[in-house]
Amino acid sequence: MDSISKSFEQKEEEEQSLQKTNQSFEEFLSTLPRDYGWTPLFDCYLYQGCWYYPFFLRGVIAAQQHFEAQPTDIFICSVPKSGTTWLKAVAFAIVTREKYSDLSSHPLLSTMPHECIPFLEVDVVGKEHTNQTAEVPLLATHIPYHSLPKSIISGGCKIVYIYRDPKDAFVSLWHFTSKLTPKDATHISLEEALELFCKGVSYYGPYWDHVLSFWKARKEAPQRMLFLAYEEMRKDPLPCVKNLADFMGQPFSVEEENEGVPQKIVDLCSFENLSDLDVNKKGKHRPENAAGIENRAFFRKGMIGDWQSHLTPDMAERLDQITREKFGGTDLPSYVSD
Ligand code: PAP
Repeated sequence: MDSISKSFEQKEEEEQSLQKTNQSFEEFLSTLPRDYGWTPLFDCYLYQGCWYYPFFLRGVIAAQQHFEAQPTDIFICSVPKSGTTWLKAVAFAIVTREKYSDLSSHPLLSTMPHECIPFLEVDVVGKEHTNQTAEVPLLATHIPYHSLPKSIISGGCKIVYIYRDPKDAFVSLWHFTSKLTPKDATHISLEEALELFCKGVSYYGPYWDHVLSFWKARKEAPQRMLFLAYEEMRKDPLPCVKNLADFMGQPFSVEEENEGVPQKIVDLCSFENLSDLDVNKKGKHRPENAAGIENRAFFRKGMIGDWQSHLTPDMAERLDQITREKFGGTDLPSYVSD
């Protein structure tokens, strides 16, 4: 058999295996613990200690079965609502800065950041099962560390992880799911959502376990993993952007520093700039499928501490208490209210 027909047969086999996964998926779902997904549209299912919507879980399993990481792949990892959209924009702007040195026609001015970097469990599996755009060696995922496809770990891929005060992530998620709730249905109350969040039932939750899964892995391979705190990046983005460029193996040269390139990337990717662009005010992300949503849902307030406008002191203390228990003994910020 020549190599072309062999690779064709291999592809057919992979397709059939994916179809089998699809056929048995509904059956498989019915065996998993299930809970309310904060919107009447989807329930959440517990798989390997993490809660997923079915749409994403199908992709997670396919990624675990088929994804082949390249050693040069760099993964943007996060628990939802921790600053993913922002980090994607910054990472994309850093690695493509030579190609798009003319900022007036930069792709981020007309493309939502989520569409600049493939999302592993949605965009990559089911096609070639590898990252095809070597020019931009970036991929993103919300999968917790312990469930990542094996080739990401064995391939020694670099990982950038962003996390955020769980109180702000919770409030952000509550607003986001309201956008997914059909107009004729009632959105879950903040109190009900808090109950679910505290018992770990949230999109890719439990929030704390997700952060800890990466934090523990970083202790074993610190050179492969960069941790960024949303709050630090919001307060002082320039050092974070430079640190990220160094970590990705693309440090800014002296000439670039002198020309202010790092600051230009900060400005391009700022909440104020991105949220004011037409594409992010009027466009729609994944209009073709169940997870389709308006781009503006990814740009709400971009603030540190917006939880104070939503949570009572008792609600905040409940979240802080879990944070103290879970993050105690780590060097993660405590995020507790004073
Ligand atoms: P995702 O996991 O669904 O992709 P993610 O981007 O992680 O969401 O989180 C969205 C939050 O990041 C929103 O926070 P908020 O609800 O508290 O406002 C969003 O506003 C914020 N965000 C988006 N882009 C930026 C940015 N460029 N700078 C700072 N914050 C941002």
